[in-house]
Amino acid sequence: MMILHDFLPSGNGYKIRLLCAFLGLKVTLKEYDITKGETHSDAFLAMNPNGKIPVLELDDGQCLSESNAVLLYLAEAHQSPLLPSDLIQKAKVHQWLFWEQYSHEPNIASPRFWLTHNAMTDLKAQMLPDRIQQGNAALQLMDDTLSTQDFLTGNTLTLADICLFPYTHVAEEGGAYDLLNYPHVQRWINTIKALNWYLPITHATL
Ligand SMILES: N[C@@H](CCC(=O)N[C@@H](CS)C(=O)NCC(=O)O)C(=O)O
Repeated sequence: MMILHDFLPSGNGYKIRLLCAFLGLKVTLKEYDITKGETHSDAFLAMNPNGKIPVLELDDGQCLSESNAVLLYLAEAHQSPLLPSDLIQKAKVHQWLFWEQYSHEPNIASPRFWLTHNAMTDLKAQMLPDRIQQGNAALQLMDDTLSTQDFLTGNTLTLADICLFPYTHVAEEGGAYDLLNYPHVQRWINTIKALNWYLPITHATL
């Protein structure tokens, strides 16, 4: 069975847990406490020299890191409709995945971690107002998109929604964001939570 090296509160790890739930894939979860530097051991660095979860260890021992690369691998390996075969539709999914890593995750996930894990430093406190401004711009862009369609790339769920849901639905943790300002995002969150395969972020059993 594949092994997911992970940390339960991580949205990056949760992207993969959520996709596995959608695909009906069983994986063994191996947890690390990133607040104690547990991803910097020699054994972990041999799997991912970048020292970060999530890492998906395949049945043959090969290891994949970078959450969105893992999403793409699993969706392609299982020929999932979450990744359309039409090249333009596929590129639209890729657009959201690249946008998430540059414009969303650093502005929404990092402040959440700093504020909820007692990880604030003087430098991070200086960066926080700018991050929050950019994070609100990202949430507004999603809200505008979702004001005219059910999901991020159109009216069907794709890998873009699996990628963006995790850090968006917990954006308020730490107090930097207020999702009441984004009603279409809230509706989208509730739609995904109501899907029959939905798995909460804290759920350890896959
Ligand atoms: N771009 C990477 C980011 C991974 C990442 O930031 N992982 C964090 C947890 S969400 C981590 O393992 N941090 C531990 C550390 O840097 O020591 C991805 O999408 O997988």
